[in-house]
Amino acid sequence: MAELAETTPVAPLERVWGEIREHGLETYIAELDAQGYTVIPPELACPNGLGDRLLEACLDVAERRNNERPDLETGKTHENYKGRFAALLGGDADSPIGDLMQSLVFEDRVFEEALMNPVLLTLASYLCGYSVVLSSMGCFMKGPNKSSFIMHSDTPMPSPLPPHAMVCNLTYVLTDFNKANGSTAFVPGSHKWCRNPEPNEANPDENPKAVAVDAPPGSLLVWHGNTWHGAFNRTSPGLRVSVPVYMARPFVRTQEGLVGEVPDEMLQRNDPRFGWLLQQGVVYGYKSQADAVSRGERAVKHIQTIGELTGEGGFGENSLYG
Ligand SMILES: O=C(O)CCC(=O)C(=O)O
Ligand SMILES: [Fe+2]
Repeated sequence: MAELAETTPVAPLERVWGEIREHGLETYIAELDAQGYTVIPPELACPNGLGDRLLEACLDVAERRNNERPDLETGKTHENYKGRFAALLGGDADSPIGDLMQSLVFEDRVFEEALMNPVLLTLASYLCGYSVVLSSMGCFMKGPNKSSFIMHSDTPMPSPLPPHAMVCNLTYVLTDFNKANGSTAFVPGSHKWCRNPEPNEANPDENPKAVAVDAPPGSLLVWHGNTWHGAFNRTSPGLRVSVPVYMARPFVRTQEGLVGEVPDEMLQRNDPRFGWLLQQGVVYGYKSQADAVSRGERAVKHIQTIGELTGEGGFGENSLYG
């Protein structure tokens, strides 16, 4: 056994515990395990003013996409927003999430920084392993509204759900979160139930177990994919702005399809793990044999890089010949 121990690479769990200690995250990990979610405070989650810079970048993206600068103080630009969701919303319902701006990683370098934040990556690796990839990065911008957001788990599969996280959500809180401001609602401990909520359990205003999260701007709100969550409607003026970084184990189907979409320059200016995180090591999803060969050629160095990081050889079928 001693011989085996000497030749075994550092186990991924041991490595992630080293990172958890390095960043002082132990108590947040305990809370995450017990409740299924935790709030990492701004001083740990967003050093160097990352939260303020993300907020500014989101307001810029909104202005570019909607031809109007969002009104952070009054929220008038987003009041009772229906926008792109109009066709989906019945009766006089408004959007429970406000505006949803998708595919942000190519919009500004600050979004690359947000993904490579070592605290975020430590928490994502703890929940979904070092081979975790980005599923999507977007922005919710919510003004005063009527509709609360029905609770759900983020695990994209029917019940029963596996106990370990298939996906995780690491949301940058960019304005003050509290109930009147339309905060996220959680059912503490629900990640252990390994099932999605039934319709009669899913309304945050009616389920007595649903609690509002309080978090100042610059916090990182982290949850296990199985944790039941939704959001309360916003009764106060102003905007609630957040950037959900939704991450997945590499065999889970992702929201964004990034294979082949990431310019070399963007890969080169980032840490070697960035390419894997942006799905460049994924071969699945090819459209022809030629495409499979080209995806394999692109993927090989990312598969090697992540193999070195995890101390694992490969990822089953998602290999060169996947
Ligand atoms: O609007 C919220 O606070 C919840 C958003 C949500 O369900 C998600 O990011 O998965
Ligand atoms: Fe969700």
